[in-house]
Amino acid sequence: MGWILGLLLRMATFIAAVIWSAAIAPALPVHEIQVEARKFAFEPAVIMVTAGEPVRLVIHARDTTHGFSIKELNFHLEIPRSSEAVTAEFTAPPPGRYEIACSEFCGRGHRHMKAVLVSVAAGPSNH
Ligand SMILES: [Cu+2]
Repeated sequence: MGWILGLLLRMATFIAAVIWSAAIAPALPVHEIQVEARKFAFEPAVIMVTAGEPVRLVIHARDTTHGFSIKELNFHLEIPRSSEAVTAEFTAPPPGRYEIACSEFCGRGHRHMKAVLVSVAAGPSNH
């Protein structure tokens, strides 16, 4: 009977290790960024992220419906005018600059409603 107990114990240890590593694996905390969309700008105009980190954007349209679009990443959101913010999560892209544009016509300055997502490489100090 002892071997059954030993086997069970080993299985339990293995399962515990799997659960432990699954819980610890997403070690990078979610980088939450509040963004305000208004005629005709995004605030902040430069959104800084670290490549590979999980990012949560919480976007609020203050005056009318706007869009939040990063063409290069095929990322498009409609931000309806409302007191409710729109939340979206994604993994920060490889290092680089990605143009953000409003994708919902919002008035005369719509074409100029732009911002930029800047992704930087994770430094050794970030660990
Ligand atoms: Cu617009």
